[in-house]
Amino acid sequence: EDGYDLWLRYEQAPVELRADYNSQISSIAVLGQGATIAAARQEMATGLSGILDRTVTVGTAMPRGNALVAGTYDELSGLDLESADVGPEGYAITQMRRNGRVLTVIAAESEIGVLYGTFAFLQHLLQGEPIAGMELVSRPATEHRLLNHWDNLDRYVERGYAGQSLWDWHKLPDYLDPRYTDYARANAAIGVNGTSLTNVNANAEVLTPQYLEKAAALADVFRPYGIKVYLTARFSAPIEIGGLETADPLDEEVQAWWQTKTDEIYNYIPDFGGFLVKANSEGQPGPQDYDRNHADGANMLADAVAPHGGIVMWRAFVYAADETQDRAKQAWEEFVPLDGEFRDNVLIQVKNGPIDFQPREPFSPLFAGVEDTTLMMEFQITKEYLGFATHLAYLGTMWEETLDAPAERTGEGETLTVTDMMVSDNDDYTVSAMAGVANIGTDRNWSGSIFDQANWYAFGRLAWDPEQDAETVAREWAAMTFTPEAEFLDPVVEMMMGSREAVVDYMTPLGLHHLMATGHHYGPGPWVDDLGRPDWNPAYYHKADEEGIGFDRSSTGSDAVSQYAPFLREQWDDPATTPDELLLWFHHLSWDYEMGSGRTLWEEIVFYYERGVQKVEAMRTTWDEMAPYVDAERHAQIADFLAIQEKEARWWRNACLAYFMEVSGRDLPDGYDVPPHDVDYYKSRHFPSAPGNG
Ligand code: BDP
Repeated sequence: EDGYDLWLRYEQAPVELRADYNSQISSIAVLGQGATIAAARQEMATGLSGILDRTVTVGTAMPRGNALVAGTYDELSGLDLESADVGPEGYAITQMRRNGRVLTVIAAESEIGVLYGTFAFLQHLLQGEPIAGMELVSRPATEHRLLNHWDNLDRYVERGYAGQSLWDWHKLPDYLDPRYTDYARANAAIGVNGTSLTNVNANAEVLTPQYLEKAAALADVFRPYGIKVYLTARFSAPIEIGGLETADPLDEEVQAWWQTKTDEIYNYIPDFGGFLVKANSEGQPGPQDYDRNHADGANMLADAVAPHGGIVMWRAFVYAADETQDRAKQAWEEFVPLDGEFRDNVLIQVKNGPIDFQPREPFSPLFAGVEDTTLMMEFQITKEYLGFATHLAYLGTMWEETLDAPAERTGEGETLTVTDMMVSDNDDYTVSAMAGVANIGTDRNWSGSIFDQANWYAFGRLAWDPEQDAETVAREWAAMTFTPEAEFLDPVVEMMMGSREAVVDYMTPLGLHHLMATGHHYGPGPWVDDLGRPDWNPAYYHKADEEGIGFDRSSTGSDAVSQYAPFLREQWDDPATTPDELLLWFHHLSWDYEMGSGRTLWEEIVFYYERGVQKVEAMRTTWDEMAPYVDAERHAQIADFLAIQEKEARWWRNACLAYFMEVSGRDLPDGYDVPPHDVDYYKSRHFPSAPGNG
């Protein structure tokens, strides 16, 4: 049990359930011919053989007796099914009686719908549910559901905590590691339908024929599973691999170069999804190098992919090296004036918060800032700022918080959420796209830890249905990954649901942010104030001094609050009405500021850091009690990681409190343990082995 099987762990069901399953589906078929149908048939055979603990054969013709049959509505036309509204990728699972027999039917408009329905059926069983009475209709709300790999061509994964890149460029295209197929299965099982293979800090080399041939080989493996391949486009590629002197998007030669290059890509990969671009951000080249704007750059690429049906995902993660600016405001300032200037096939990819994947941020104001531009969400599945792979933090709750956040009010007084702001112009979908920065690598368990698999899983689920609740998702995942027994699920799901808040408490409570150490972002570094750019320094973000702490983004401060809708602006402009979780994001307050709890701000900060550590202690106790339900190998690894998390939660608490004690000149309130070392000790610690150090 090394975690390799993810949510495709087709363990045998308990004996009573198996009896029920066997009687309901004594014969099984998946109808149809295509490669995707073949994948569905194969998955059904593998899955049911495991769950039923016998060799299950899956036929290709309408089965007899009590049976399970899957296929497109066309293939199933003999059954006179009422067709449900499943759209181009959805499915319907129903039970019916026909001539005295029970038929369980998985029906879809498309082959990929049949595959998704097959996974849904198997998952239903893995969650210990009966087949009798099964009724399930599901279709994705979101059109493009993508993983973004930050994988370099040398297989280094930027912000990767799970080994090397899965893509073995050297052995591609001739050797197709079976893992590529398992990757596609795992993703199809959660509805992911796109993958951007390469780092946003892009290397133009991937657009050369040698690499395109390799990317095409991956695309061939993924295609039956409904997954399209995308690549990151380095803006200066026309210079670097095209021999041109400029990459100016308004230069005709540059435009022609991208068109030819794009046509070439489509020759290799006929269903290529399109480009993901990081431009004029953190040193990456972009249109502003030529005095052009983001729309000029994005539109040039959009025109190149448009004839092939491709899209361009243009990232809004931009901020200038100007210390007079509040970094939180900059994406809005750059993109809102360009509203309406982007081509229809451009999606602006916005990180969930205005800064950078912090344990907690308010949602990015861009989501409510534009009207005529398609926006898509970028979440970070890999836990760059939440303790890497050894801290257990279930991110479903964080993403749910963003997706459900009220963002806008209509003239009629209706409140629209962030999800509502990502509307699709394709009638088959309500949301256009969601991307998650992958946490996947060559580690046997794929994600660096077992519980980080839950974040990959939750991303897929929430991309499929942004209104899905995080708790249901956690429950499904835990049931399929470990066991559906309630004695296990109840405490473990509760632990998962509180886990991200524990991280917030011991790292950056009350709206604090970006206190992580420099470069690798491993551990605390609130004292750092000497980096090349002001907005890379934690001290820039917390602004703590003798008097108080917090970033004043109110109307008398940086006024970032004005980028939000009036009802939010009003609420967040006043510390008294700002929720505690965002207090120091929007306000700089005296250490003596009186909190709703009756404590002073200083006492409250100490209380939260302490509470974070206590939460991790409680998580360890919960996990210890789960030993009877989990195989020894996975139980032990998770227990060890939780021990690391507790140690590091304490380190965060002690280092931050030691630093804030020094800055504020205050002692800890009675009853709290004084940090065992002074700030200099914490400052002096270095971590050359931390991933991301290079
Ligand atoms: C930051 C990461 C950096 C990424 C950047 C991005 O530290 O490695 O390149 O985001 O999203 O969070 O482009």
